[in-house]
Amino acid sequence: MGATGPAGADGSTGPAGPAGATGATGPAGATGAAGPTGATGPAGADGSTGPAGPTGATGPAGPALCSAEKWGVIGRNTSGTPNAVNRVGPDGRSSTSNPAADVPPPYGIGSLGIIVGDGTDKIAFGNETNFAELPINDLTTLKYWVYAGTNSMSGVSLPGINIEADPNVGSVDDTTLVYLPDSSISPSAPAVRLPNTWQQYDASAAGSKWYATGATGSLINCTLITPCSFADLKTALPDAVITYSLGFSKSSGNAFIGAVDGLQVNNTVYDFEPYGVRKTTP
Ligand SMILES: [Ca+2]
Repeated sequence: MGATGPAGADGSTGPAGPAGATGATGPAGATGAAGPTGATGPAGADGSTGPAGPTGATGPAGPALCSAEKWGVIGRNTSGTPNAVNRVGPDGRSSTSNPAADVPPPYGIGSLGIIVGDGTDKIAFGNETNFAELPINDLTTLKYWVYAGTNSMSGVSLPGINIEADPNVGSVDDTTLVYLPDSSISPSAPAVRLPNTWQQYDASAAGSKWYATGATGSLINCTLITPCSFADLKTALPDAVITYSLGFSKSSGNAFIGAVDGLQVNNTVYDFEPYGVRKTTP
Protein backbone atom coordinates (compact mmCIF):
# COMPACT_ATOMS: atom_id res chain seq x y z
CA MET A 1 0.00 0.00 0.00
CA GLY A 2 1.14 3.32 -0.90
CA ALA A 3 1.97 6.07 1.45
CA THR A 4 -0.55 8.50 2.34
CA GLY A 5 -0.49 11.48 -0.03
CA PRO A 6 -0.32 15.08 1.12
CA ALA A 7 -3.28 16.83 2.42
CA GLY A 8 -5.26 18.55 -0.22
CA ALA A 9 -5.61 22.34 -0.34
CA ASP A 10 -8.25 23.99 1.83
CA GLY A 11 -11.52 24.20 0.16
CA SER A 12 -13.03 27.62 -0.64
CA THR A 13 -15.08 29.47 1.97
CA GLY A 14 -18.58 28.41 1.99
CA PRO A 15 -21.51 30.83 1.47
CA ALA A 16 -22.71 33.07 4.43
CA GLY A 17 -25.25 31.49 6.52
CA PRO A 18 -28.73 33.01 6.84
CA ALA A 19 -29.31 36.16 9.15
CA GLY A 20 -30.08 35.32 12.67
CA ALA A 21 -33.43 36.18 14.22
CA THR A 22 -34.04 39.79 15.61
CA GLY A 23 -32.98 40.05 19.20
CA ALA A 24 -35.40 41.07 22.01
CA THR A 25 -36.11 44.90 22.69
CA GLY A 26 -33.62 46.35 25.19
CA PRO A 27 -34.69 48.28 28.35
CA ALA A 28 -35.79 52.04 28.15
CA GLY A 29 -32.98 54.59 28.58
CA ALA A 30 -32.84 57.05 31.50
CA THR A 31 -34.97 60.37 31.34
CA GLY A 32 -32.99 63.23 29.79
CA ALA A 33 -32.36 66.61 31.58
CA ALA A 34 -35.14 69.36 31.46
CA GLY A 35 -34.82 71.74 28.58
CA PRO A 36 -34.52 75.59 29.04
CA THR A 37 -37.69 77.78 29.76
CA GLY A 38 -39.27 78.97 26.59
CA ALA A 39 -39.70 82.70 25.70
CA THR A 40 -42.77 84.66 27.12
CA GLY A 41 -45.64 84.52 24.77
CA PRO A 42 -47.46 87.70 23.49
CA ALA A 43 -49.99 89.59 25.84
CA GLY A 44 -53.57 88.53 25.56
CA ALA A 45 -56.32 90.91 24.34
CA ASP A 46 -57.93 93.42 26.89
CA GLY A 47 -60.88 92.06 28.75
CA SER A 48 -64.32 93.69 28.33
CA THR A 49 -65.34 96.77 30.48
CA GLY A 50 -66.85 95.83 33.81
CA PRO A 51 -70.27 97.11 35.01
CA ALA A 52 -70.61 100.69 36.43
CA GLY A 53 -70.16 101.04 40.20
CA PRO A 54 -72.90 102.39 42.56
CA THR A 55 -73.58 106.15 42.83
CA GLY A 56 -71.44 107.84 45.53
CA ALA A 57 -72.82 109.78 48.54
CA THR A 58 -73.83 113.43 48.06
CA GLY A 59 -70.95 115.81 48.80
CA PRO A 60 -71.14 118.82 51.18
CA ALA A 61 -72.80 122.01 49.98
CA GLY A 62 -70.51 124.60 48.43
CA PRO A 63 -70.37 128.25 49.54
CA ALA A 64 -73.50 130.28 48.96
CA LEU A 65 -73.42 132.47 45.87
CA CYS A 66 -75.48 135.13 47.60
CA SER A 67 -76.99 135.81 50.99
CA ALA A 68 -80.61 136.55 51.77
CA GLU A 69 -79.68 138.67 54.80
CA LYS A 70 -81.39 142.02 54.32
CA TRP A 71 -78.55 144.55 54.22
CA GLY A 72 -78.18 147.25 51.64
CA VAL A 73 -78.00 150.93 50.83
CA ILE A 74 -80.76 152.87 52.59
CA GLY A 75 -81.74 155.08 49.72
CA ARG A 76 -83.74 157.70 51.63
CA ASN A 77 -80.67 158.45 53.79
CA THR A 78 -78.20 158.50 50.88
CA SER A 79 -77.39 161.31 48.49
CA GLY A 80 -74.82 162.35 45.91
CA THR A 81 -72.74 159.66 44.24
CA PRO A 82 -71.26 157.53 47.00
CA ASN A 83 -70.56 153.83 46.52
CA ALA A 84 -70.92 150.74 48.68
CA VAL A 85 -70.09 147.25 47.46
CA ASN A 86 -69.57 143.85 49.01
CA ARG A 87 -66.01 143.00 48.05
CA VAL A 88 -62.97 140.77 48.64
CA GLY A 89 -60.46 142.25 51.09
CA PRO A 90 -59.09 144.82 51.57
CA ASP A 91 -56.10 143.16 53.19
CA GLY A 92 -53.95 145.25 55.51
CA ARG A 93 -50.18 145.39 55.68
CA SER A 94 -48.37 143.83 58.61
CA SER A 95 -44.91 145.32 58.13
CA THR A 96 -43.05 147.79 55.98
CA SER A 97 -40.61 145.06 54.94
CA ASN A 98 -43.36 143.00 53.30
CA PRO A 99 -44.85 144.66 50.22
CA ALA A 100 -47.74 142.16 50.09
CA ALA A 101 -50.99 143.08 51.81
CA ASP A 102 -51.57 139.95 53.88
CA VAL A 103 -53.74 140.87 56.88
CA PRO A 104 -57.27 139.71 55.99
CA PRO A 105 -60.52 141.35 57.10
CA PRO A 106 -61.53 140.47 60.69
CA TYR A 107 -64.16 138.00 59.49
CA GLY A 108 -64.10 135.91 56.31
CA ILE A 109 -62.39 137.06 53.14
CA GLY A 110 -64.26 140.25 52.37
CA SER A 111 -66.02 143.34 53.64
CA LEU A 112 -68.28 146.20 52.68
CA GLY A 113 -66.29 148.68 50.62
CA ILE A 114 -67.41 152.29 51.00
CA ILE A 115 -66.39 155.28 48.93
CA VAL A 116 -67.71 158.74 49.83
CA GLY A 117 -66.26 161.85 48.23
CA ASP A 118 -66.25 165.38 49.49
CA GLY A 119 -69.22 167.66 49.18
CA THR A 120 -72.75 166.48 49.64
CA ASP A 121 -72.12 162.74 49.32
CA LYS A 122 -73.47 160.69 52.16
CA ILE A 123 -74.41 157.05 52.44
CA ALA A 124 -76.35 154.85 54.82
CA PHE A 125 -76.01 151.07 54.58
CA GLY A 126 -77.97 148.93 56.97
CA ASN A 127 -80.80 146.59 57.76
CA GLU A 128 -84.32 148.01 57.57
CA THR A 129 -86.13 144.87 58.70
CA ASN A 130 -84.62 142.78 61.43
CA PHE A 131 -84.05 145.31 64.23
CA ALA A 132 -87.46 147.01 64.20
CA GLU A 133 -88.98 147.38 67.68
CA LEU A 134 -85.83 146.22 69.48
CA PRO A 135 -85.49 148.31 72.66
CA ILE A 136 -82.37 150.47 72.72
CA ASN A 137 -81.79 149.30 76.27
CA ASP A 138 -81.45 145.71 74.98
CA LEU A 139 -78.36 146.73 73.01
CA THR A 140 -75.47 145.62 75.18
CA THR A 141 -72.73 145.26 72.57
CA LEU A 142 -72.29 147.31 69.41
CA LYS A 143 -68.90 147.03 67.69
CA TYR A 144 -67.48 147.13 64.18
CA TRP A 145 -64.22 147.17 62.26
CA VAL A 146 -63.00 149.86 59.88
CA TYR A 147 -60.29 149.94 57.22
CA ALA A 148 -59.27 153.40 56.04
CA GLY A 149 -57.62 153.18 52.63
CA THR A 150 -55.32 156.14 52.90
CA ASN A 151 -51.73 156.92 53.70
CA SER A 152 -52.62 159.45 56.38
CA MET A 153 -55.48 159.56 58.89
CA SER A 154 -55.28 163.34 58.99
CA GLY A 155 -58.66 164.77 58.11
CA VAL A 156 -60.21 161.33 57.60
CA SER A 157 -63.79 160.92 58.83
CA LEU A 158 -64.78 157.29 59.42
CA PRO A 159 -68.15 155.62 58.92
CA GLY A 160 -70.18 155.47 62.12
CA ILE A 161 -73.29 153.67 63.30
CA ASN A 162 -76.75 155.11 62.79
CA ILE A 163 -79.88 153.84 64.55
CA GLU A 164 -83.25 155.22 63.54
CA ALA A 165 -85.41 155.19 66.67
CA ASP A 166 -88.57 156.32 68.40
CA PRO A 167 -87.21 158.04 71.50
CA ASN A 168 -90.45 157.68 73.48
CA VAL A 169 -89.61 160.86 75.36
CA GLY A 170 -90.64 164.37 74.38
CA SER A 171 -93.04 165.16 71.59
CA VAL A 172 -91.31 163.75 68.52
CA ASP A 173 -91.47 160.15 67.38
CA ASP A 174 -88.35 160.03 65.27
CA THR A 175 -84.69 160.56 65.94
CA THR A 176 -81.46 159.09 64.69
CA LEU A 177 -78.88 157.94 67.23
CA VAL A 178 -75.44 158.57 65.79
CA TYR A 179 -72.11 157.09 66.92
CA LEU A 180 -69.14 159.38 66.31
CA PRO A 181 -65.99 157.28 65.79
CA ASP A 182 -63.78 160.29 65.11
CA SER A 183 -64.40 161.97 68.47
CA SER A 184 -64.74 158.79 70.55
CA ILE A 185 -61.77 157.87 72.71
CA SER A 186 -60.22 154.67 74.05
CA PRO A 187 -61.50 152.10 74.84
CA SER A 188 -64.32 152.92 72.42
CA ALA A 189 -61.84 153.98 69.74
CA PRO A 190 -58.25 152.83 69.14
CA ALA A 191 -55.72 154.90 71.06
CA VAL A 192 -53.88 155.44 67.77
CA ARG A 193 -55.75 155.50 64.48
CA LEU A 194 -53.82 153.71 61.74
CA PRO A 195 -54.30 153.80 57.95
CA ASN A 196 -54.36 150.79 55.61
CA THR A 197 -55.22 148.29 58.31
CA TRP A 198 -58.22 146.97 60.21
CA GLN A 199 -59.13 148.58 63.55
CA GLN A 200 -62.10 147.91 65.80
CA TYR A 201 -64.44 150.52 67.32
CA ASP A 202 -66.69 149.66 70.27
CA ALA A 203 -69.67 152.00 70.11
CA SER A 204 -71.05 150.52 73.33
CA ALA A 205 -67.91 151.04 75.43
CA ALA A 206 -66.78 153.81 77.74
CA GLY A 207 -65.30 156.66 75.77
CA SER A 208 -68.01 156.36 73.11
CA LYS A 209 -69.54 159.58 71.76
CA TRP A 210 -73.17 159.59 70.59
CA TYR A 211 -75.82 162.13 69.85
CA ALA A 212 -79.51 162.14 68.96
CA THR A 213 -80.71 164.19 66.03
CA GLY A 214 -83.51 166.72 66.18
CA ALA A 215 -85.41 167.83 69.27
CA THR A 216 -84.51 164.61 71.10
CA GLY A 217 -80.82 165.52 71.25
CA SER A 218 -81.51 168.87 72.86
CA LEU A 219 -84.04 167.31 75.23
CA ILE A 220 -81.56 164.72 76.62
CA ASN A 221 -78.46 166.88 76.14
CA CYS A 222 -76.82 164.51 73.68
CA THR A 223 -76.14 166.74 70.69
CA LEU A 224 -73.43 166.88 68.05
CA ILE A 225 -71.81 169.69 70.04
CA THR A 226 -72.25 167.94 73.41
CA PRO A 227 -72.22 164.20 72.67
CA CYS A 228 -72.74 161.61 75.41
CA SER A 229 -71.63 158.03 75.98
CA PHE A 230 -73.74 155.07 74.92
CA ALA A 231 -74.47 154.31 78.57
CA ASP A 232 -75.69 157.85 79.12
CA LEU A 233 -77.77 157.68 75.93
CA LYS A 234 -79.52 154.52 77.14
CA THR A 235 -80.15 156.03 80.55
CA ALA A 236 -81.69 159.11 78.94
CA LEU A 237 -83.84 157.02 76.58
CA PRO A 238 -85.10 154.14 78.75
CA ASP A 239 -88.10 153.38 76.52
CA ALA A 240 -86.62 154.08 73.08
CA VAL A 241 -87.01 151.42 70.39
CA ILE A 242 -85.41 150.95 67.00
CA THR A 243 -87.72 151.86 64.17
CA TYR A 244 -86.58 151.94 60.57
CA SER A 245 -82.97 150.80 60.52
CA LEU A 246 -79.66 149.98 62.15
CA GLY A 247 -76.50 150.22 60.11
CA PHE A 248 -73.47 152.17 58.98
CA SER A 249 -73.48 155.78 57.92
CA LYS A 250 -70.88 158.04 56.41
CA SER A 251 -72.09 161.60 56.33
CA SER A 252 -71.04 164.41 54.09
CA GLY A 253 -67.94 166.47 54.77
CA ASN A 254 -64.64 164.68 54.69
CA ALA A 255 -64.02 161.97 52.15
CA PHE A 256 -63.73 158.32 53.07
CA ILE A 257 -62.36 155.50 50.94
CA GLY A 258 -62.20 152.20 52.75
CA ALA A 259 -64.32 149.43 54.18
CA VAL A 260 -66.21 148.15 57.21
CA ASP A 261 -66.74 144.60 58.48
CA GLY A 262 -67.72 142.52 61.48
CA LEU A 263 -70.64 144.56 62.86
CA GLN A 264 -71.44 142.99 66.22
CA VAL A 265 -74.91 143.53 67.69
CA ASN A 266 -75.05 141.79 71.07
CA ASN A 267 -73.99 138.18 70.42
CA THR A 268 -74.36 138.25 66.63
CA VAL A 269 -71.68 139.34 64.20
CA TYR A 270 -72.73 140.47 60.74
CA ASP A 271 -69.89 139.42 58.47
CA PHE A 272 -69.81 141.38 55.23
CA GLU A 273 -68.59 139.16 52.39
CA PRO A 274 -68.38 139.30 48.58
CA TYR A 275 -71.67 137.39 48.28
CA GLY A 276 -73.55 139.37 50.94
CA VAL A 277 -73.81 139.38 54.72
CA ARG A 278 -73.60 136.27 56.84
CA LYS A 279 -74.44 135.92 60.52
CA THR A 280 -71.79 134.45 62.77
CA THR A 281 -70.60 134.58 66.37
CA PRO A 282 -67.87 136.75 67.89
CA1 LIG B 1 -65.99 139.85 56.24
